[in-house]
Amino acid sequence: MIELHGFAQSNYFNKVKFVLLEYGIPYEEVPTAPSQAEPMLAHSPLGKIPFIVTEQGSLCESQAIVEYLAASYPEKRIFSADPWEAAKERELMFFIDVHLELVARNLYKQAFFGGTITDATKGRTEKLLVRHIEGFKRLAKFAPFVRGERFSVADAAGYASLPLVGQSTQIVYGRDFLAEAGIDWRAYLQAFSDRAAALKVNADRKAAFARGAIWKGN
Ligand SMILES: N[C@@H](CCC(=O)N[C@@H](CS)C(=O)NCC(=O)O)C(=O)O
Repeated sequence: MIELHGFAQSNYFNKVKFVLLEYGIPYEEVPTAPSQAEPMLAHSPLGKIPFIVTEQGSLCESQAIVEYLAASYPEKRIFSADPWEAAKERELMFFIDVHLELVARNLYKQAFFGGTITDATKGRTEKLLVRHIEGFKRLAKFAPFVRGERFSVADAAGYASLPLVGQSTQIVYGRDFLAEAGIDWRAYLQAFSDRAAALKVNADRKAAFARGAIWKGN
């Protein structure tokens, strides 16, 4: 069975977990914190989570994992069958992960981990994030899901990461950049209120925070 390594506070762990649950793929969770120690680096070369362990070996990077799952379980239709639609889902996932979350990640040290970021980082991040959110708005539909009326795999990324973009900007700048741009991510989350996979991801995330973090950022 696929082992999913990581922890429930992590958005990228939750993106993969959401996909596994949503599409009914059996897996086992193995609580694992990021680490620069050798055993971990053999699984995930940058010491990051999530990674999966399969009979063939280890695989990291959440999008590579989702792609592996989609190719291994074609009957689950993780991406849309239509090539154009599937490509648009991948485009949205790339925007959410790389152009939004990865930029907002520069804020997490101050927003979530009790540290301080420099004014230069704040300024650079604001400039990039505002531009990237404007671009994302041209793509995302929020009707109510990111690609339209129908849930798609892109929503696994949206559900896991958009709240962090809103929350971190609110904490660091006193302005939620997503809300400011007209993206009501809290209303978006409501679209998942009857989705078992989302409910489980969120319940496990909350329980993990209540237990205390196994990783305190870097
Ligand atoms: N691009 C990676 C990002 C994974 C990532 O940043 N994971 C964080 C936890 S949410 C981590 O392991 N951070 C530890 C580190 O950067 O050393 C993915 O999509 O899986």
